[in-house]
Amino acid sequence: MLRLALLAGLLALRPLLAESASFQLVDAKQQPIADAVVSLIPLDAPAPAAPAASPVVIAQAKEQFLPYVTVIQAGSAIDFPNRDTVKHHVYSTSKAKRFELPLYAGEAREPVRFEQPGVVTLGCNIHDWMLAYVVVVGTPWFAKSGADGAASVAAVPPGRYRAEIWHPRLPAAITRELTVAAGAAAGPSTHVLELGRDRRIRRGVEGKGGGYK
Ligand SMILES: [Cu+2]
Repeated sequence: MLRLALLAGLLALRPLLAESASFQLVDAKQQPIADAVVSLIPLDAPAPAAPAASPVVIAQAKEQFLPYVTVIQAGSAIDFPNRDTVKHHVYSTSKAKRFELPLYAGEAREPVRFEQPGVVTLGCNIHDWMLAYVVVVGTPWFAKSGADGAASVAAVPPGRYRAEIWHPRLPAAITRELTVAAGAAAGPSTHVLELGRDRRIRRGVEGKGGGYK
C-alpha cells in the first residue's frame, strides 16, 4: 500500500521533473565570454519566490570587489566583508537599490537585502576603480558564465521561458524565448554577444602594462 502511494506520488510529480538549460556565450570572434548572467523568467506561471537562504558574499580584497558580477533572486541579501587593511565605503546609486556602507573595516554591520529586480552597480567612495555588479532577478532560475563562456541553469521545470542575457559590456539585456521540454535538457544554445568597451579603470603598473586595479 505504501509502495503504491509512493508510486502515485512519483507519477504526480513527473510533469514537474526539472531539466537543465545550457548556454554558450561568445563574442564576435567566437571567444568565450565570462560574467554573463542568464535568467529564465517563466511565461506560463509566476516565478516562485526563493531568495537565498543565507547571505551571498561580495568581498573587498586587494582593493577590488570579488566577485565582479553576482546574480541573486530578489529578496536575497548580500554580505560585504572587507578583507583589506584599508577601509572601504561601498555604495550604489542604482535605481534597483540605493545604499551605502559608510567607511568600515572587517565585517559590514549587516547584510544588504535586494528586493527589486534590476542591475545594481557597486562602487567605493575611496577607490574610484572599484566596480562590481549585482544582477537582481525575479526568478530562481539563473546562472553566470565562467571563463569557458558556459552558463547552465539547473533544475528548470518544463515550460516556456523568456531567457534574458546580461553582461556589463552589453548596452541592454538580450532576450530570447525558450521552451524547456520534459525529459530533455535544453541546449547548449550558442549566443553571440556584441560587447561594448570595458568600463573598468585600468591599473597603471609602470612598465608592465597593468591589469585592472
Ligand atoms: Cu575602497
